[in-house]
Amino acid sequence: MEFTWRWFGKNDKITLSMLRQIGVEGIVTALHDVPLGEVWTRESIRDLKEYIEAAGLRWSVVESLPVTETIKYGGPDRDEQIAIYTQSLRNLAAEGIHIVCYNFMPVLDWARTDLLHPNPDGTFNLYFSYSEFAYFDIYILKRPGAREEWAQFRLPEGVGEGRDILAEVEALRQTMTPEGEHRLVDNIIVKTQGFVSGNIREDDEHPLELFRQLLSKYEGIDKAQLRANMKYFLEAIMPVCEECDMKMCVHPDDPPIPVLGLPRIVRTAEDIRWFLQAVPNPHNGLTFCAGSLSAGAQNDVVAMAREFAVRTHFVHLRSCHIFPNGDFTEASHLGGRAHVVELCRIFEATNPALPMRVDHGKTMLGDDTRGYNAGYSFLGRMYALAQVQGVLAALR
Ligand code: DNO
Repeated sequence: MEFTWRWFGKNDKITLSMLRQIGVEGIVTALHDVPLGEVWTRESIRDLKEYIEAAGLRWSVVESLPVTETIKYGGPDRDEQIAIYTQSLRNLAAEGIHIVCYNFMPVLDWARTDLLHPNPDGTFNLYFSYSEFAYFDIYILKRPGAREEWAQFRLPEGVGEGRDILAEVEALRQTMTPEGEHRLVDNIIVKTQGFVSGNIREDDEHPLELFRQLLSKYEGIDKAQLRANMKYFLEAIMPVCEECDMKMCVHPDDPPIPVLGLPRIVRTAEDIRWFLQAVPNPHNGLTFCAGSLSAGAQNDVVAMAREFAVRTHFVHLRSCHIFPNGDFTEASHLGGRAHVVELCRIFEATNPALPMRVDHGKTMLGDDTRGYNAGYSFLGRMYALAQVQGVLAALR
C-alpha cells in the first residue's frame, strides 16, 4: 500500500516537509476553501498539486469532494449540483488525480461525543457515548420524536444488553451544566464538521438552528429513498468516471448507526454489497474505513475486507474498541476489533499500490496544545503510521 496522510492544505499546522520526514509518500487533501456546491477549477487544483509536488510528494486522493445535501435528499436542484460535481471530477482527472473519496451521510459527517477522552496511560482518544448522544438529541437539539425513538433503540446483538439509555439520559440531566451542554454541541456538530467541509463551520453563530433546518430537509426520506438517491447520483456520474478513469470511493457511515432520525446506508456488509451491486461499475468503489466499520458491533471487519478488497480504492486504517455497554473508543492501531495486521495482509496482497492513510490518532505528548483538528493529531498519527509501516515491512 502507498503511505498517504490527510493534510488540510496550505494552512495546516502540519507542513509537507514534516510529512516527508516521516515517510509519507502521497497526500490526501481537498480544496477546503471552495464553498460547498461550487466547481473545483483546473487552476486551483493545479495550484495545490504543484505546491504538493514542490515538496517532493504527490496528491494521491481527494478527500472529500463533498456531495451536497440536495443530491442526498433529492432536491429540485440536484441535477444542477450533479453537473457541477461531474465538472469537478473532469477537472481533477485532467490534472492527473483519479481517486475521490466522498460520503453519503445526511447532514452530519462523522460524530463523537468526546474529542479528548483521557486514557489511563496519559494519552487521549475520541469517544462515543450513546447516552450523551441521546441527551444531545432529546434535550439540546429537542428533535420531535427523539425520546420515543431512543425508547425503541436497540444496540446490535451482543452489546448493551439490558441498557436503559433513557434512564441514563435522565441521570445525566441531574448533573449537566450549561458548559457541559455547550461542549456536547461543539463536539457533536461543530468541531468535527467544519474542517472536513461539513455543513457547520466553527464561526457559524447559530449551529443548532442551521442543523435543524438541514434535518427538516430529510422529512419523509427513509432508507429506501436515500438508497434510490445514491443510486441516482452514481448512475449519473459513472459515464464521466469511465471516460476519465475516476475511481469513486464512498466512506462508510461513522458511527455505523442511524442517527438523529436520519437513515444511514453505508453501515454493514449488506449495505456495501447493495451499492456495489446496484451500480456494478468498477469505478464505483469503497473507502475501506476500518475504524468506522469496527465501531459497529455487527461488522466482522476482516471478513468485510476479504469480500470488498477488489472494489476498495482507498483504505483508512484505525481500530475501535467497543465496551460491553456498546459505547466505543478508538483503540491503538494495533489493538481493538479491526485487526489492522490482517487488513494490511489482505489489502497489500490485493493491490500493493492501494493508497492507505492512518486515520485519527491518539492525542499524545503535547498534541493537545497545538490546535490540531479533532482526531488529526501529529504525534499520535505519526506513531500509528510508524506502526503500520513496521507491519508492512514485516509482511513484505
Ligand atoms: C473523519 C473522516 C470523514 C471523511 C468523510 C469522507 O475523520 O473520516 O470526515 O473524510 O466522511 O467524505
